[in-house]
Amino acid sequence: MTDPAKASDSNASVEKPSVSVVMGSDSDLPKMKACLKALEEFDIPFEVDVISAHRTPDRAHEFATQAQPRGIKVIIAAAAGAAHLAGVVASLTTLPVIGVPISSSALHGVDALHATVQMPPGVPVATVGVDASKNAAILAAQILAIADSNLRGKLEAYKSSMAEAVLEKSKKLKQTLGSQ
Ligand code: AIR
Repeated sequence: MTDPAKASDSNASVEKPSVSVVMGSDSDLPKMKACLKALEEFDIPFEVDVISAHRTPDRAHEFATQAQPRGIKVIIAAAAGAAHLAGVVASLTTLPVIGVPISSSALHGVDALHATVQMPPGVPVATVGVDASKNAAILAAQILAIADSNLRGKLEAYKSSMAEAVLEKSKKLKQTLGSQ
């Protein structure tokens, strides 16, 4: 499962994966690199694959029904255009499915956003913003952290570092404006 151009330039995990990242085509990989990088930074074991709800529907079905028995805990599914991958997967599993709408030239991701987020009642897909694949990784981490205090600690440290960066920006902004 894991090639897509060697994940985020390094490795998808050798450990048993808890997150599965699937995308409709390898052409989605550039937009998904931020997701893979963030999963690596949080030391979350993951796998990566290309599965198309339209071009390989049987494979999508097999993947979705086998993910939970294989030990996967969270699925991240990305696609552009008529982005039905996340929804189809969500229809076949009780695992949480995070959808990443990918932008393309024709409609700039609005098509994928609507296709991913507008699920019928009973079949939710937790949809992040267009191309916001890093947020998909962070949300997956937050779901896993419910039962993993070590990961929760890493998320707390991440949030603290973001807050510090904003305070730093605030300080710099005041210095710049004060010196004008
Ligand atoms: N796609 C593939 N199967 C179903 C969908 N929606 C999407 C991929 C990719 C786009 O179609 O997610 O973003 C174009 O794929 P390709 O392979 O032609 O580059």
